[in-house]
Amino acid sequence: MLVVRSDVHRQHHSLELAGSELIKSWDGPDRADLISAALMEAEHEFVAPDTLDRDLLTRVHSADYITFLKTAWSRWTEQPDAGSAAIGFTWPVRGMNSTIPESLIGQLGYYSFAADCSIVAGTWNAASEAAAIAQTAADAVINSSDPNPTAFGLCRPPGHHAGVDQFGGYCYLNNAAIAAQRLLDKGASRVAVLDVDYHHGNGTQSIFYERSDVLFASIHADPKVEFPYFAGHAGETGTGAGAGWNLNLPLPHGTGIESWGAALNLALGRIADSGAEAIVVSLGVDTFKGDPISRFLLDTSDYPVIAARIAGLGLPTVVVQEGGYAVEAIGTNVAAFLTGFG
Ligand code: OKP
Ligand code: ZN
Repeated sequence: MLVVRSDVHRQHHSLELAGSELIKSWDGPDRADLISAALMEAEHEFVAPDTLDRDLLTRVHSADYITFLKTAWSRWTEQPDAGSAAIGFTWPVRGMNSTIPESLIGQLGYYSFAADCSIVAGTWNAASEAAAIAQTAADAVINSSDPNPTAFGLCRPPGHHAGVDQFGGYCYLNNAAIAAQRLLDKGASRVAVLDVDYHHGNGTQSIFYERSDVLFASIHADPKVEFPYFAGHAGETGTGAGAGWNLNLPLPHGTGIESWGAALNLALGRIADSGAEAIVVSLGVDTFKGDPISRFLLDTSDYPVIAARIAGLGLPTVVVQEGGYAVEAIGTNVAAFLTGFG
């Protein structure tokens, strides 16, 4: 499979609030480097990303949010006690006024939804490179002469929690949404995004929630007991023109391949019926039984089987990397998934 990758992600390693401490994020540079190493061993074909198309980016994210992300770090360093990460602590929640504040600290709250995510010196470079990787993977599929084209965007940081103007859950720019929008802009009349990360892709859901040109289908840990807590319930099915175009399949902690696979069947059935002309897969391998921050029980040998069932749709497919924190197995698991595409 064609793999789009870059080293720029190494510039980003943010801090996250864990218990009562700020720790180095579970989304560390080793994740993407170990995936690259495993894919190189498997002799995939590698390309570097093209320049990110600013118009494409603003079709997914708001211009004010993009400016905020680009400039947040340098604004943060102007304060005396800046330290190594810019992190918010006040959010516009129920009953408050959500006018955009002027101060950077206020804006950090306005433009985020979780304290597991902060901005460091290299965040913009890495996030915009990951978006360029997703764009390039979509272009490779669009321009391919193969009847069943596939491409893998090795994105880091991940993207599926990022909304139109919100970062959180280790995500800043929504790589999957950028790939989907690119496929639409280059001619697909409808695209499906299948999110198989352990966590609900609340950002992708929110970006397309009122649209019928993107079907969003997600299999994830039940938000009653898991991050992102405030989205991902089965009753969230879309609104307005998007009514019926959002499918959430929440599953309990401890879910293994049997019930996970049954949920996949439901999602694939809905996608097959949707008239989607291409698919974007948000691939998280944090469904792995050895994942340190997740509680599903999939095994390495399940990933090729899952991928082969997705490939069975016979649609042009862009796979983008989302989560997966069992670093000792992350390369093996992603490589195993990609073998399912043959
Ligand atoms: C990103 B992706 C707080 C833990 C919060 C958030 C998980 C984000 C996962 N210390 N964990 O969906 O894999
Ligand atoms: Zn995840």
